[in-house]
Amino acid sequence: MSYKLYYKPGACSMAVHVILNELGVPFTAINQSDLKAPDFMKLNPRGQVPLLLVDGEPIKEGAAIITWLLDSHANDLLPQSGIARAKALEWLMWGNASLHPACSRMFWLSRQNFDEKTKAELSQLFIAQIQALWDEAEARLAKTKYLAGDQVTAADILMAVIANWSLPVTLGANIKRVLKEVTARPAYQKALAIEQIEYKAAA
Ligand SMILES: N[C@@H](CCC(=O)N[C@@H](CS)C(=O)NCC(=O)O)C(=O)O
Repeated sequence: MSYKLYYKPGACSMAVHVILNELGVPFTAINQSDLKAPDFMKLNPRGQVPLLLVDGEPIKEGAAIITWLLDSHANDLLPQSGIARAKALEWLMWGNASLHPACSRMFWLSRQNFDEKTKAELSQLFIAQIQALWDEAEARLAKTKYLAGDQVTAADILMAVIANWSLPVTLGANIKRVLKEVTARPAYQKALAIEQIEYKAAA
């Protein structure tokens, strides 16, 4: 199979980038910082990354791409069955379907022309929602080694990517412990180097 990943440096697409590195499969990585470029919009009319071309067929939605890749190649990053798989998917979706959209509301707000008071009120509300999600992860990681349990999974990788988005939230000591470990993996380091991203969230 041939893989072509379209990414924007440091965006959620970095999780797919890390997973492809982890799997050791050949792929081409395209820096698609101009998400509204006509050629890219033809592949994804929503103008978003990640987008993975699999033998030329565009596949969208990061969590779907990650799950499918991990189901297609040998790895230890997604248990194949049972409760272990349910927990890994639960926390992958915590990142993809809860934390990511909560962060996106802040990015959306920064593009609006609301008056300062409205912006400040909405910002306070949105940050509180994001912080509550991080607090969930911290409570979980106070009890387990990784988000899904004893084993590092794709959920920890996606969490590490989102943690580096420089939003004004507090990340707990247990989250930082996992961030340090996950980002030290050669696959993560390689993606940071290619995308030219500095990792600050684990400090
Ligand atoms: N649910 C989608 C969300 C994709 C998404 O929001 N990607 C962001 C980067 S993290 C993006 O492309 N933003 C640009 C935009 O929406 O204009 C997924 O998981 O693939």
